[in-house]
Amino acid sequence: MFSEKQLVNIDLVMNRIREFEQRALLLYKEGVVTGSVHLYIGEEAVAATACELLDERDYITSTHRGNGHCIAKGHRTDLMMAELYGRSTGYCGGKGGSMHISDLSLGNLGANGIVGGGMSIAAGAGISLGVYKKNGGVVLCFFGEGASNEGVAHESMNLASVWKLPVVFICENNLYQVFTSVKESLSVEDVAVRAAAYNMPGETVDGNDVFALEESLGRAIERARKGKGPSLVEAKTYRWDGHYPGDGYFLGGYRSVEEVEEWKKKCPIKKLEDYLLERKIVTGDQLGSVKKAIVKEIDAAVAFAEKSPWPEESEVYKDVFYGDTAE
Ligand SMILES: Cc1ncc(C[n+]2csc(CCOP(=O)(O)OP(=O)(O)O)c2C)c(N)n1
Ligand SMILES: [Mg+2]
Repeated sequence: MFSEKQLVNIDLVMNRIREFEQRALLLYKEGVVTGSVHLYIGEEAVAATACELLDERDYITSTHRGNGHCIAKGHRTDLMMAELYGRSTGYCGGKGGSMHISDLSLGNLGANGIVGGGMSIAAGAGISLGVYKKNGGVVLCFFGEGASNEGVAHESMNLASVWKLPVVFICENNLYQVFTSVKESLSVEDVAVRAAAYNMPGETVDGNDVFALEESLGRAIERARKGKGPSLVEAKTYRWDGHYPGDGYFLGGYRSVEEVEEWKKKCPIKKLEDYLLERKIVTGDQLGSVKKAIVKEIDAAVAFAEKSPWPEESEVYKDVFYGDTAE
């Protein structure tokens, strides 16, 4: 069970993700941030809870919607903001943008613009930890329900099962893949039932509920640490904003305003904060101070990004190709 301190930390991480992304959205609309930013607002509980269960032995693989995973795994918001600004001080020297943020020293094997791309990387990292290092470390593999329809999902989960790799596959089922509903694209109601095909445990949980996530992910992580193999946890959740900031939330008619508003009532941050307040774990003033401090942190991140230099022209091929140049 999470301690009170951990619950307070999860609340802080969720607020940090929310504020970072709200600011990123604003900056995108102002034309300051120009690369695509896929927002995680509404889904924060999944990353914040999952990463609270990890330690320094562990890895994550992320997705195109990766800001939340990166923040939850301890990335600095100033270096992330600089990356969104395309500045040389960013995590990828300004050349990757939101979809490529990674820091191996923090155990983040990368956000990934290829849907499902993180899944085979997770299996590979699982081989490193489970077959070679055998240190009890685990890999948390975040992916969407859309990715679960890709061939790589099958290959990765099958191999992880056969070799009993310490991987926890976390499907963030937000009901849409770009503008396509799960009703039109998914052969099953719950992605978790697919776990049976890979002879691993599969569970569907409320992805906006920190406690449900803790229970299910905690079990899966424990199993992986003991060398018993992978699990599949499906977190049902919802993205409040567009697939990308430009799509608005319901342009194209792929979902209704009412549906978005219904999900906003299930806000994961409010849900946890109601719990913390009811049990007098925190006061309203304390929550207010946390939010204020985060606004200040993100103000400073934006200021840092704005005053950071652009990458040098001479660096254009650096870290892009194997070796030093494109030749
Ligand atoms: C291999 C591949 N196919 C298609 C795309 C285009 N694309 C980007 S995001 C996305 C939808 C992914 O849906 P899901 O896995 O449910 O993640 P979500 O965006 O809902 O978080 C698609 C089709 C891509 N980036 N990579
Ligand atoms: Mg989806």
